[in-house]
Amino acid sequence: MSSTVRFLHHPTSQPCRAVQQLMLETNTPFDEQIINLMDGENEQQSFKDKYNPTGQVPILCDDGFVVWESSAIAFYLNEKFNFPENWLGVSAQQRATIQQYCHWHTSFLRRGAGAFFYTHFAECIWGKQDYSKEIAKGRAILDDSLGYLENWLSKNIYLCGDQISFADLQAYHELVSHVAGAIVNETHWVKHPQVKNWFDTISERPHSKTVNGMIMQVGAMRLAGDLIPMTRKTSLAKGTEITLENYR
Ligand SMILES: N[C@@H](CCC(=O)N[C@@H](CS)C(=O)NCC(=O)O)C(=O)O
Repeated sequence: MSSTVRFLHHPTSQPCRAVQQLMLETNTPFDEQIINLMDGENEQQSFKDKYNPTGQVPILCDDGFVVWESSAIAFYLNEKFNFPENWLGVSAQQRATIQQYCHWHTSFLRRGAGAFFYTHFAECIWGKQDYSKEIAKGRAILDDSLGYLENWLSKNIYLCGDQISFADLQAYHELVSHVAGAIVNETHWVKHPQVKNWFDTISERPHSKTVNGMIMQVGAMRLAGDLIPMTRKTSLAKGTEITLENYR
């Protein structure tokens, strides 16, 4: 196995940014390949056959081995590069607690991404339509998820204890998109002060600024009313739709 891994990603993607920041924080040697999600490069059958049948990023390649799903990638990298213990835990209990968060994340906070996607990206793909049901669904899941985060962060400084872990990066990058697109605003922060403190603390890490650059720019463009050029015709946030019309 080579010592440098290859990372297929797109900087607007929340799970991609979580893995990218993990690699930067741990000085993992990696080459990157940006996948053009905006034009649907990931939807080509050859891409799916080669890398991931779902077509989604992030994806990690290590010689002939390919793994996808952000938390599976994180756990693989930890095994390979033996990260400092805070990132993915060392004891059975630490690992279980971080995995517990990662599983929760996929079915709760991650689903709230629909609020961002349908507010800002849907119009760039399918034009102006009524996306209010999808946005409301995403916002409801997001609000509910923020309540869980607030509760956990009132017990510990970070989501899985007193040190930052990959769980924090996953949650953080979901919220970064919501902040970039003004989905999360002052009202949310007032209601969830522990989440706000934690968010600000992670934002101060030097790698956060690097990894967030493009999504902050994209958010600012959308808030100014500019469209992001896209030729793809399918959803970028599968699993957040109300009907299956635009799914495939
Ligand atoms: N559960 C997956 C989610 C990955 C995901 O949602 N990727 C999106 C970008 S944020 C994607 O590739 N969308 C393109 C598509 O589905 O065609 C993970 O954590 O890796």
